[in-house]
Amino acid sequence: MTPLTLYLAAPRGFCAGVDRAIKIVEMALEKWGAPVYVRHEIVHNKFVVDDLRAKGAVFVEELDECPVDRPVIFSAHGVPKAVPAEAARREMVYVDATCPLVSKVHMEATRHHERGLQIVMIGHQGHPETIGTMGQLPQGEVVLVETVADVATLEVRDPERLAYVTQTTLSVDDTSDVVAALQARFPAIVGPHKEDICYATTNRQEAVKAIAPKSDALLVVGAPNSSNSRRLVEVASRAGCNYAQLVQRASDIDWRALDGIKSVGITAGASAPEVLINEVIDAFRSRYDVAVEMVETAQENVEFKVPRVLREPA
Ligand code: 0CJ
Ligand code: F3S
Repeated sequence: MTPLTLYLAAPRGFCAGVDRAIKIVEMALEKWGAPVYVRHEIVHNKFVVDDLRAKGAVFVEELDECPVDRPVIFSAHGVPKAVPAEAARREMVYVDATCPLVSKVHMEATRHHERGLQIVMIGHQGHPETIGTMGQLPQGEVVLVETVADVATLEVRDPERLAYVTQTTLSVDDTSDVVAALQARFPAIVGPHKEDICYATTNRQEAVKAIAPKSDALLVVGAPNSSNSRRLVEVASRAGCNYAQLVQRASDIDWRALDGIKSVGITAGASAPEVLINEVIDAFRSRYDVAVEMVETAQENVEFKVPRVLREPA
């Protein structure tokens, strides 16, 4: 078999917010029995969703698809304020699996609003996290920009009274360009104390930057609707890897495109389970004489508690 060096990025895969969100669904099923409803994919991964569905979770897109007499869980990406308000009005049992680092951004936006500032959100239009964060405040109080070009045409209420927040899973480099453009056009704009892009996003992008230049190809295990996973593919391409691809699992690998490679980098988005990463590694082992080299650029020890309602007996 042909020799192949496999650079395994670390950190990769599940972050603390994803771990917590999945645990919330599992614990809710244990506590209340099936079915437990989940509004939106709990995290953007089909394998995770299918596994929870088999255990009794029912995935819906909107609250009005849920019966009032069953518990409902809100996904890790966060929800507009109107969603828990409506669940409360319907007297439903609900558990919010919004990542605490997304909730932090929600609180930040609310605080700026209370001080009379209009908020510019840097994020992707239509993404549930963006919808959730913008939905913390009344319409018009948060305006969205996606790119540096958007900043040039942005219309605001008062250029002197602005703050910005961001989605947690953006490209660190692209975002710093957008922030620079905002600061150039609106010098008084207020930013977060610490970045809104989360530790997991930042660390996974850094690890990709370390392996991409020496990898003939780089595979990111993750789903097409997973924003942070797609950013890892872009980061790999920009860091000098000629062939960077998103794969959901081993069967997605285009072996013909990999013909002649001597090294491959592997990482995974924050919502991709380690079993799928192992599946991909095993697929390489069955075709090549593989030497695995782990490239660790940071260590993570973040853990988030599940909400108290799930820690109490039924
Ligand atoms: O939005 C989040 C809090 C990240 C959740 C984990 O990743 P994923 O793939 O479900 O979501 P993104 O599309 O936001 O990356
Ligand atoms: Fe939270 Fe970041 Fe993961 S915002 S869900 S820790 S990708």
